[in-house]
Amino acid sequence: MSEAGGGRGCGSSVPQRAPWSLVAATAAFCLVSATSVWTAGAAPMSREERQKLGNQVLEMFDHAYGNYMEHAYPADELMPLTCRGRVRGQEPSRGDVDDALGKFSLTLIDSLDTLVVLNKTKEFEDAVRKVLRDVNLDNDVVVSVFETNIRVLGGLLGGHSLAIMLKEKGEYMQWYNDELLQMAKQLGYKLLPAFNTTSGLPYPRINLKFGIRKPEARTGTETDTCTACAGTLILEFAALSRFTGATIFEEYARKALDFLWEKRQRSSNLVGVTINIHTGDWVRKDSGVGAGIDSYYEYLLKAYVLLGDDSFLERFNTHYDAIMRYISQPPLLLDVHIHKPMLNARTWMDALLAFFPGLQVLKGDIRPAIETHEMLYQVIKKHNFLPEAFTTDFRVHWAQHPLRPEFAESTYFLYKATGDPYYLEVGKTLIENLNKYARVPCGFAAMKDVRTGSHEDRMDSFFLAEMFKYLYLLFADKEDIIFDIEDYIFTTEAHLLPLWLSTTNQSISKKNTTSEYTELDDSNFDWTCPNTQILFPNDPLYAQSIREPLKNVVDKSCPRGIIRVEESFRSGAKPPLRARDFMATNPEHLEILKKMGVSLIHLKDGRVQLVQHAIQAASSIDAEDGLRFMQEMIELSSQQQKEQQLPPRAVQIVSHPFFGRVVLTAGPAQFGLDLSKHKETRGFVASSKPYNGCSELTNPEAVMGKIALIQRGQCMFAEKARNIQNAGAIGGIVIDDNEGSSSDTAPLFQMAGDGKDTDDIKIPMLFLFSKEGSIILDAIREYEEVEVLLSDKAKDRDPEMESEEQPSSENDSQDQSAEEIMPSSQEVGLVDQESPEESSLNSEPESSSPADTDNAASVSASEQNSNPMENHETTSLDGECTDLDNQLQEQSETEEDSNPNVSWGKKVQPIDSILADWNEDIEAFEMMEKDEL
Ligand code: DMJ
Repeated sequence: MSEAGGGRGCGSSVPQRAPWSLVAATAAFCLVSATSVWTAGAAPMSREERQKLGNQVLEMFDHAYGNYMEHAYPADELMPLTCRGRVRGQEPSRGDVDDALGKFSLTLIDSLDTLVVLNKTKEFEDAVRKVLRDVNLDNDVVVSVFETNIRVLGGLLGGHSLAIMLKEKGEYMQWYNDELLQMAKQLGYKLLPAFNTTSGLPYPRINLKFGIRKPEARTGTETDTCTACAGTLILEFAALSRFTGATIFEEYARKALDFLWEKRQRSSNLVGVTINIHTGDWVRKDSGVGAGIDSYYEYLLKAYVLLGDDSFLERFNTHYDAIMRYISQPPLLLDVHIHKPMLNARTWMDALLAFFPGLQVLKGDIRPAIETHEMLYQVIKKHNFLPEAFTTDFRVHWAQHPLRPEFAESTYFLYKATGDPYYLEVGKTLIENLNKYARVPCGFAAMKDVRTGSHEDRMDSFFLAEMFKYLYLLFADKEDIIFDIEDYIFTTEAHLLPLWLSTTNQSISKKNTTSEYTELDDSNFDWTCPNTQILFPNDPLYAQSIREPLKNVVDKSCPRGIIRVEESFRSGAKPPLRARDFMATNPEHLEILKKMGVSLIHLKDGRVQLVQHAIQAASSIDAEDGLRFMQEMIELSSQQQKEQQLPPRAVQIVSHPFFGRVVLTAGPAQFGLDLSKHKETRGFVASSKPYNGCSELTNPEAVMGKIALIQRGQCMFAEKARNIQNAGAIGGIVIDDNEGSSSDTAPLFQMAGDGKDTDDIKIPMLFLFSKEGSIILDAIREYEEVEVLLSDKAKDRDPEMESEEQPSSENDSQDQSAEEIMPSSQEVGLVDQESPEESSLNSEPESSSPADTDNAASVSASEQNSNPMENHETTSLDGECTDLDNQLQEQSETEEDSNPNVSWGKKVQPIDSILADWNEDIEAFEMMEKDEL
C-alpha cells in the first residue's frame, strides 16, 4: 500500500512524467493541500457539525440497510413502500431496469464495502458470512453484464479488498480466506461467454446459469450494446486478474476497450451511445458524457490510475479534449453528433452526467467542474432532487429520480479538491432533502416525480453502495475512517480497489498506443499531478469566484435554443433544415426532405406522416441529416404532446405512522375540483358500498365528510363521482380493478368525463393503480383510520402534519367531455391541436432511432400546424431573452409557488404553466433505460 502514499510527494509544481502512483494520488493530494490552505469564503463548518452530519448519514444508512435486511433480504432490493423484497418474476416486469436483479442478494453485495467505510466492521463481518452462506451465482436469470460487473463483481471485490485489509490489521475477519474473491472469480467466469463476439465487445446480457448461446439461455440475439456497457469492465476485470493471477479477465476487458478506441469517430474523437457488437458500427451516433457513455470515460482515466498504463491516459486525454471542445458548453454539457460535433443532438441533459465534475477533479480540471456542479446544484435546489433529465433552460424533461448518487460523488470530490466549506453545505442540503422527501417508514423511496414529490416503490442498490459512502466521506476526518481511503480507487459503483494492484501480477502485455493525436493542449496535466498553483492560484476564494457568476443561471435562464449550430453556419454555409423550422407548404423544405430520404405521406385526416429511408437519401451525409431531422421531429412531437396533458397528482398518506412520508402517484380527472388551481383536499378515507360506486351508496354515513374509495370499472368515472358526492364524500379515489397494475409499469392517464356536462361534479377525483391503491387499503386494514391529502404536489412531510388544520375543499368545475379514459399517449406524433383525442398516431418509436438507417423511421406531423415550434421556442443569437421571458417568468413564479415550503394558502399554480413540464418524455425514457440504469 506504500505506492499510493508515495504519490503524495507530487505536490511539487515541477512538471514531470510521473509513474502511475503519483497520478493515482492526484485527487487525494489536491484535497489535503487545498483543505489545509482554506481560509476564507463560505463559513467554515465546525468539526462538531461535521460529526453531527456524519452521524446523521450513519443513521440514514441504518434505516436503509436495516429495512432491507429485515424486510427484503435475501431478495435483490427493498421495495420501501410495500416493505418487502423485490424478487424478479414475482413483480410486474419493469423492463431493462430489472436486468440488474439476478437473485443474488444484490443490495447486500453492493453494500459490503460501504459497511467498512462507515465503520460498521462487525456488521461487515456478519454481511460477508451471509453472502458466503446464502448467495447463489448460478441462477437461471438473464442479467445485464454491465450491471452485474459494476455492482456484483465490483461489490465482491470491494468486499474482498477491505476484508484482507481488516484481516491484516489483526482484529476482524481473522477467519477470512479469500472466499469473496473465489466467488468473484466464479462470477467472472460466468460473464466471460458474453465476450464471444468477433469484436470482443460483450453481449449486453447473459444468463447466469446457461450463458449466451444455449437455447435455455434466452439471450444472445442482441446486436447492440451501449458504450459504457462495453467500456466499464477494466477496473473490476483487471483487479480480478491481478488478485487471482488469472489473466484472462483483464485481457478480455482490454480487448473491448481497444475495440472501442479503434472505432472512435476519427475526426471528432468522440464515441456514440450504442454500438453494434458484431460489426462495430455506431448505432446511435449521438455523444455526451451522460447515459450510455459516462463510465467509459471514467474507466479510461481510472484504468490509468490503477494500472499505470500510459495508453489509457492518452486515450482519455484525446476524448477529454473532444468533450471540452464540443460537448462542454459551460456550465452545460450537451450531446452532439459524432460526425457533426458542432451540431447538438438534444436540448436536454440527463442526470447521469452529474458524475462528470468528479471525474474532472481527478483529471485536475477544476474550473469547469465547479461550473457544472453549480448549475446542477441550482437545478436540485429548484426540485429537491436532480430530475432524470432537464432541458437546457432547466425545465424538467423527465421527472423521475431514483436516488442517484452522482451529484453527491462530485460534491465529495470537489470538496476534497477545493476544501471549500460550500460543498459541505451542499452535502447538508442533500441529506435534508433525502430525509424530508425520500424517507419513508421502510427505507428511502425513489422519486417518481420530483414535481409532485410522489414516490416509486424502489430503492436501488447503488443508493447504499454509493450515496452513503460519498456523503459519509464528505464529512469525515481522516481519523473517522479505519483505513486510508487514499490507498484505494473508487469504481463507478464506488467500490474500493487497492492501488497496490498496479504492481501485482502485471503479466498482461500493454498495448503501446502511441500518440496519434499530439495536438492536445492540456500539457499542464498530461503526465503530472495537477499543480495546485494552477488549480487554486493563491486564492482561497477561487471556487467561489467561479460559482458567483452562475448563481442565477437556472432561475434567470433564457431559453436556449440550439444556438451553436446557427453560429457555426454563420460563415456562409447553409445550415441543415431544423425540424422546428420545417413547413410542409414550403417547396424548398420539401426538396431538402427528399434529399435526406424523408418522404411525406398525406393522411386522410389531414395530418402528414414523415417516413425516412436512409437508402433513398442523396448521400450518406444527407441520410445523417435526415435521421437527425427525424429525431428532432420526434422530440418536438413529444414536447407538443406534453403540452396537452394534465400533470399527475399526489395522494399523500398523512396519518400515523406515515405522517406524509408516503406519496402515491395519482392520475387526475378532467372533471371535478381541479387540484392544480385549488388547495389540496384532506380527509379520512372510507370504502364505498357498492365498492364500484356505480349506484347510490348504501353506506352514506361511512363516506360522509370523507374521501371515498371506489373501484374502477362497470360504469363511467363521472357516475362514480356523482354517487359518492351525493353520499356526502368530499373527494374520491378510484382504484384500478386490474390487479397488480402500477404506475411503475403502466402509463398514467386522466379520467375523462362521460361526454355530458360534468359541471355538477364539485369534488376532486383521483385515480390510483392497483398497487398504489392497495397501499392505502393495507393501511386501513392495519390502522383503521387513514387520512390522506389529495393535491398536485406533496406537502412537506412533517410529524406535525396530523395536527394541522384541515383545509377546506373548494369546489370547481371543468367543462370537459371525452371518452371514459383518455390515455396519456406514448405514441410519437405531432398532434393536430384541434383534436387531442387523435393523439395516437401511426408512429413507430423504435424506428425513430437514428441508428436504424436501414429501416424506415416515421413520425407524423400535423399539416395544420406545419411549423410545430412556432409558438414554443425561439432562439436568441444575441444572448438576450426573447418573448419567452414572460413565459419563463411565469414558470419560475409557478415553481416558486410550488415549493412545499411556501404557504399552501397562497398557492396559485396556473395549469398552463406546468403543462409544458408534464408527461415524461417516453422516448427519452426508453432510450435511457435501455442504455443504462
Ligand atoms: C451506478 O450504478 C453507477 O454509478 C453507474 O455507472 C451509473 N449509474 C448508477 C447510479 O446512478
